[in-house]
Amino acid sequence: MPTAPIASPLSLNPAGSSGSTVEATAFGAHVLSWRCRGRERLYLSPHASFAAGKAIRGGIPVIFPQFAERGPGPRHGFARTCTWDTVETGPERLLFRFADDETTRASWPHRFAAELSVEPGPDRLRTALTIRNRGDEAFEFTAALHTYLRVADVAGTLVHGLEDRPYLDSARQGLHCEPDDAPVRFEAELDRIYPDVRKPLRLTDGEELLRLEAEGFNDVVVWNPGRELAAGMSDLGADEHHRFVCVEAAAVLVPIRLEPGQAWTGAQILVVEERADA
Ligand code: TA6
Repeated sequence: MPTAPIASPLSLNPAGSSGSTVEATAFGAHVLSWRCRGRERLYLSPHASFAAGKAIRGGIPVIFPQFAERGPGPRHGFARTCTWDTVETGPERLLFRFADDETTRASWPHRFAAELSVEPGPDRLRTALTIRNRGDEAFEFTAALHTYLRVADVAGTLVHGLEDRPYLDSARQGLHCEPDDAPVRFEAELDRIYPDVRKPLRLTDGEELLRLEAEGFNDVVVWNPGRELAAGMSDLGADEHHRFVCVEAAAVLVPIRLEPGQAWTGAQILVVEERADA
C-alpha cells in the first residue's frame, strides 16, 4: 500500500459538460475540486495537508472499509490515505482502482478490489464507489463519500429532506434523537447520522441550490465542526467552518456484507438546480 503524497492532480473537462470540471488525485482517489456553472462546489481547506499518510481535509475523501472508529483499523479506513491506480483519465470519467495488499490485510484481513469512478456532467457530478470481494470468505464493511460542500456561509445554510428522519447524534455519544420537523441548520458543532434516507436532499446557502442523490448508500451523515473544534484542527482553523458543510452518502449503521465474488456499488450524485426565484 504505497502512501506517496499527491503529485500533480488530474483534471477532467469532458466535451458536452459545458464547463463542469473536476480535479482529483490518485492519493486516496480523492476529488479535490468540482467547478460547475461558474462556481466551485467543493471545499478544500487552505491548510489541508498533502503529506503521506495524512487524509486531505476537503473535497471528497473516500471512507472505506470502516466509518469513524467502527472497526479495528485506522479511523475512517485506509482508502483515503493510500495511492490508488489511475485506470482511466477521460474523456468522460476518471477511474481509480485499489486492491488489498499486505499492509491493508494487516489491519483488515480481507481480499477486495475497489474502484472509484468520477463522472462530471453539465449540471452534475456522479461519484461511484464499487467494492468487490475477491477472496474466498464473506466480509463486511462500512463506507462513505465524505463530501465537503462549499457554502457562502454556514450560518445561512440549510439541508432540506431530513425533517421526518430520526438520527444518531455523534456529538452526543450517538444519542438517538427524534425528528424535529425543521430543516437542518448549523448553529454550533453538528455531527449526525441519519439512517435509511430514501429521497434526495436539497442544500441551500441562500445563493445556490444543490440536489443530493444517492444510490446504494442508505445513510446520510451531516457534519460541521463548529468554531471551537475547527480552531483546534491544524488542517482547518478558526472560521474555516463557515465555508463548508459535509453531507455524506454513507453506509454506516448496517454494514454491507459481500460473499465471495459479490460486488456492491454506492453512488452520490450532486446536481446544481435552478432556483425558483432565479
Ligand atoms: O463524518 C463525520 C465525522 O466522522 C465527524 O465525527 C468528524 O470527526 C469528521 O468525520 C472528520 O473526521 P476526520 O477523521 O477526517 O478528522
